[in-house]
Amino acid sequence: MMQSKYLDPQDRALNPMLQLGRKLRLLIVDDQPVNIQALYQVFAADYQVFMATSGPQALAICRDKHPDLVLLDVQMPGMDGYEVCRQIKADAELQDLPVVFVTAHSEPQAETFGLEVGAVDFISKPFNPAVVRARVKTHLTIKLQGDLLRQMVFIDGLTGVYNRRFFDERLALEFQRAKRSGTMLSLMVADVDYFKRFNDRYGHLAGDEALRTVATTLAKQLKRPGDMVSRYGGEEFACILPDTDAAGALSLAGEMNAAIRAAHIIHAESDVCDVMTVSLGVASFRPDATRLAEELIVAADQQLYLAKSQGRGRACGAVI
Ligand code: GH3
Ligand code: MG
Repeated sequence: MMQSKYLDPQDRALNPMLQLGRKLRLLIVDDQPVNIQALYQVFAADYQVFMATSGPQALAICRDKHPDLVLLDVQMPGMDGYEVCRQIKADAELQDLPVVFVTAHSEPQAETFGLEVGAVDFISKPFNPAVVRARVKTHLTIKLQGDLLRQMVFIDGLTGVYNRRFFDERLALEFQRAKRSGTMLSLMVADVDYFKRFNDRYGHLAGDEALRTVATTLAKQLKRPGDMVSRYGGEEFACILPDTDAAGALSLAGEMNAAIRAAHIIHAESDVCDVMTVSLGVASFRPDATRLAEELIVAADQQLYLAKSQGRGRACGAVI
């Protein structure tokens, strides 16, 4: 089991996916406001409810508000519910979002079709509030269990931040996203200075505890929801910073450097100073068809080694 004591579910910076303490979010989609109103009455007390009156609006809210479940009308002018569901299921970031159709159609073909395009359930109008409430609860339970499993696969057991596997997936995703939007993508790597000596002096358990402090300290410096920190290797951490130029990334690296020093983990064997420090390497580029995400990793590593060779406890950066 995941070591929950290392995770703070309220801390979005530490782990934006873990928000277990919050109210669950429902999106109700229907072109008739009176129908939305009826469902709203059923759920308003227990959930945070979003509403949309068209397919495109529903998709925009899904991307923006990250609902946990969608109650979707089938018949709507323009984009119908089947198409909305299809687009949700075709979107890598939305595909785990459960869709429940709520419709006046009760023919088996309509229901089968709804399930075939990826819905988890099909509720006929007029609905019974208690039944709708119970079914939604069941689907949310399953959804949250899935979320938890997915998170565990992507979280480093020692430090509670994302692991290498998640980093690899996220970097590929952010690379594609930056390519589409034409924005800068920055990568920062942070490596603990003289960590081997720390272990030798204070013991491996103290080393583990120090790594946890370093991880949470780095995570707390992140400012934007898209930023993420992961444990890249033993005592090395990597931060993906979307839509961030070299100046912004280097300034954040400076703040991380200062924050780690301020955490004041005594390290009497360090040649930098008497507390634990990190060296940071930053690389930034504008992805295009000719570039590879790996180039960013290589460049950030080179900058890290530059920071090490210049005396450690500092950040170096480059635009490539
Ligand atoms: P430098 O300043 O050049 O980075 O030197 P360093 O000693 O930090 O780097 P080196 O690569 O020589 O040693 C890294 C050490 O980190 C060795 C390894 O035992 C330790 N380490 C890696 N993972 C863990 C871990 O999970 N827990 C603990 N306690 N130590 C770890
Ligand atoms: Mg090191």
